Amino acid sequence: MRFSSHATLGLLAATVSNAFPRPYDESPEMISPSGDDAETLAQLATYAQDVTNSNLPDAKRGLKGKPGSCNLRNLSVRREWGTLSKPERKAYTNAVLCLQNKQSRTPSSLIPGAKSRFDDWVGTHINQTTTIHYTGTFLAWHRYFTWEYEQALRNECGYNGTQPYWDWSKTANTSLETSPIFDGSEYSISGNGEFIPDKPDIIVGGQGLPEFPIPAGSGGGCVTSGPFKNMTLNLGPVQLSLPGGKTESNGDGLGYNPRCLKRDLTNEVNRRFANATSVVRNILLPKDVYDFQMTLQGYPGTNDIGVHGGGHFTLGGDPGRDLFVSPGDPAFYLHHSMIDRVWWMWQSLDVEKRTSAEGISGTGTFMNQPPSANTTLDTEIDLGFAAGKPIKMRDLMSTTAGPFCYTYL
Ligand SMILES: [Cu+2]
Repeated sequence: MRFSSHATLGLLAATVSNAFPRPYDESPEMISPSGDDAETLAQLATYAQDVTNSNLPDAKRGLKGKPGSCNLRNLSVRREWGTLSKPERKAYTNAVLCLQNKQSRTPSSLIPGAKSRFDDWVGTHINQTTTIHYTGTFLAWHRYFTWEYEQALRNECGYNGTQPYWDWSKTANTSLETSPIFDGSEYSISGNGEFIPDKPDIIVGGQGLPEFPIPAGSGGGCVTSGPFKNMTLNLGPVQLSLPGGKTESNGDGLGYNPRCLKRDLTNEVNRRFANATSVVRNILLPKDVYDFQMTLQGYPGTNDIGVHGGGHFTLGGDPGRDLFVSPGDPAFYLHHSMIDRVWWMWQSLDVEKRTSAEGISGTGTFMNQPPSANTTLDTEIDLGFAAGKPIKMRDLMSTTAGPFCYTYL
């Protein structure tokens, strides 16, 4: 799907806003960080852990569970970056560097620019972008994507840990540059990009969404510190938002286009869209998955990009502001692990319903443009040459009941 001009975008945006109404009427400007919400968020996490544990077979009296099934002894635990020890953080970034140094499995006839195993994930995401965002598969697709990436780090690069997550509500309080994730030390996921002064606003939206400005950040150039300071980004851009409302693309983004990783860490975006209050509201207010995932991605026409867009635009830079190429920043997987954690917390409030067919809403195309069939439990997800077999939605709905066996601390 290609949108050639702003006029087309505007038209589509108007259609889309009418077709996807927001069920309640409050603007994101009313959301402000508060200490109580941080406390509520911690309680929601504890609740989700309790629910997850109590649903494991060995926690239920009289049930042993099938051999090899998920139980309290083999349950893996994903943790917040700042709670990992320094050696654990280093082991994680070393494994990512290892993936970046391994040969790609994608045939060059399919994605000529994919050079490394790391690129296999980026290329798969580029290829499927318009069928995995604002679709019925959005949450499950990214759950599988992040899980297979974690498996590759473990199975192909000797990593013994789990996929860490970035709790945006913490960095909204502390600032990004001083956080263990982005402080630029060798134990971070690398820091900010080089400072570029006087940057005009970023215009978010596009791809059928209404457009509005958000501020640029405190970096903007190449990442110069931490484990990924010498990283080469091979694929993209496809639809990269630049300060001043311009966008940049290199055709379909699948060609070889080596360049530095850029970041433009933006505390203002973090604080506005992904603070403790926004996370808590995203978990407590939506009563169905339609509202949950639309709140997460931002209802079109509300000037709210949700915690999902909030995280992406907090990173900024290239590929941080490119919907298609965003997995090219290693921080993507910490962000999407947190998205998955928010989904897991929301699901824990009504497990039966929210891991069943009732927990799916949407079709197979971006905002149902062009119209396509509803996503069901039988819809298949295929990560191409990144990893894994095609898998059905029904196996992706729970972090413990299907092939997965993990929880979040
Ligand atoms: Cu995505």
